[in-house]
Amino acid sequence: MLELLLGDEAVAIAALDAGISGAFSYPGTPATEILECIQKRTKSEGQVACQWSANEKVAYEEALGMSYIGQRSLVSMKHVGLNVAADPFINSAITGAHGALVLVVADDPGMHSSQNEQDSRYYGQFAQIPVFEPRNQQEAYDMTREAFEVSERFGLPVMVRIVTRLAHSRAAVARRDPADVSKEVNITPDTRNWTLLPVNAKRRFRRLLDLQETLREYATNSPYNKLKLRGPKGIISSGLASNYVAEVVGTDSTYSILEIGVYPVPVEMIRQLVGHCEDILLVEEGYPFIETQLNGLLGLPGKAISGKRNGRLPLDGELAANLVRDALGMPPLETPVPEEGLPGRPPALCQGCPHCDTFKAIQEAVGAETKPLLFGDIGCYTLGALPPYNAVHSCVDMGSSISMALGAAKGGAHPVVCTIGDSTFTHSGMTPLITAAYADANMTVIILDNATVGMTGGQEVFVTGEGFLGLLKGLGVDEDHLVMIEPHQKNHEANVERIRREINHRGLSVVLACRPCIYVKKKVKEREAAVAPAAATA
Ligand SMILES: Cc1ncc(C[n+]2csc(CCOP(=O)(O)OP(=O)(O)O)c2C)c(N)n1
Ligand code: SF4
Repeated sequence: MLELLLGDEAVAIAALDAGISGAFSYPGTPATEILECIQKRTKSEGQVACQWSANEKVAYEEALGMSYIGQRSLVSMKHVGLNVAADPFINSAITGAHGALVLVVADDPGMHSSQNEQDSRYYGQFAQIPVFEPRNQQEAYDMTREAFEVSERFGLPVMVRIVTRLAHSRAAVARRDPADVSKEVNITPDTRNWTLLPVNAKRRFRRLLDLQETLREYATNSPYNKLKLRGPKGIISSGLASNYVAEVVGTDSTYSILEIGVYPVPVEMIRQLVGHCEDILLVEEGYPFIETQLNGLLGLPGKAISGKRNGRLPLDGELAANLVRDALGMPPLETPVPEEGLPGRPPALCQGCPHCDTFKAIQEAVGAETKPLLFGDIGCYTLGALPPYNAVHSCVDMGSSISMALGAAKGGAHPVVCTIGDSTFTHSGMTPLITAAYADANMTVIILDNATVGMTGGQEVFVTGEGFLGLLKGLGVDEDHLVMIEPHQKNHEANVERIRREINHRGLSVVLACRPCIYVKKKVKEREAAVAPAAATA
């Protein structure tokens, strides 16, 4: 039976069909729908552990722990999440996997909703593990199923790399019969492999190095790497980018084509294509990953290699069929152009959002005459950088507001204020706050507790309200400079006064701005209203 699925859903359902015992993630576009799909389907498709984790590192380590007890696990995240999870990820290639461990990373070329467009294939190569790169929703399903098998066959974690346009578009997908796998606890046979003391780690790293030839052979023989030797012009494409090539080239037999879907790069196939063609174009979504390996430092004598490195395709942004046409010297096809004169609509905080009241109060508390340092973080509240608030002067990575404020405070800057959302705080704001409390740094941390992860669609948070105060005290915040406010127009004057007092305090102060996100409140009400009639008849 065919199902119309998002790329994210195809991955999620493949993992369920592969017999996972758990799925682990922290929200992040474009990967969020993977865990959401598993949460929705878990009752009908068999129980699996599928609560959100505090951050991507925690998610990865939970998945690794499940693998340790011999069960299959999925961990998913957006590309920058893998920076956070990089430590366990790289080390898990050394421990290896016991039960299959599959990592799905969703890259965001074009930065639709991210602060960069890094290419996760480099992480796969860095860890020296197999990487799958599906080009459509069916392959997202098939490759994820295969990734579980490969993980157990080689005793390694395996990565599936998808991109926004695949994650967030739908196509018909055929499912296969679910795998018949045991969900019993089956402890790893040799715990020394998982205890990375140098004596063990050296042995395990040697094993990883020795496996590389076998992995290259596997990739070369995989049906997901396809070589068609025809005319004299060569094209190497990978993942989603292979669709643009197929669309542009069609059945034109002038071109010999190598489509790559599994890494390590299939060297033997590349050698055949390069032997057959003198002119080769590389078409990849993301960085010039294959192109850089093929070109090396000095290029290939006698061969014209082109792609992103020589400007035939752009180094940034997403690919498109017309870009590939241009790279092949074909005229562009007409595409519909948006009507001129449409007004621009920059993103904005929802009307009535509690963050608006917090930013207004901060603005007034710091006053027009001082030049405050306002460190911001990632979430809906980053929009406080825009007029009329102009109250966010930095946004780098999750948790950086507190650490950067701490650096500035240690350098003698004043006043130093930072804003951080509740989910961002439990993701990676707690450790810098412990450091700031220990140093009694001269800065004010304003935590925006709206009781949800607003930016990614309203997932639950671990702590809110009074419980948050307890957590902050436990992290070492002085009770005399820990205040809770309700960011609301009716409290504006009082809030300005309290924030001003804490900014003027010479030492660390923390303000918990506590009021639920109105959008999520509305969603909950709608859900309750939809459930009510059925509940009445039950
Ligand atoms: C490492 C990393 N993981 C995930 C994301 C995606 N993301 C952006 S903001 C955010 C959380 C925002 O929630 P919160 O801090 O509660 O603020 P709100 O949006 O509710 O105002 C997430 C998960 C990211 N940008 N970086
Ligand atoms: S979703 Fe919630 S937190 Fe985000 S801008 Fe809207 S009201 Fe504010």
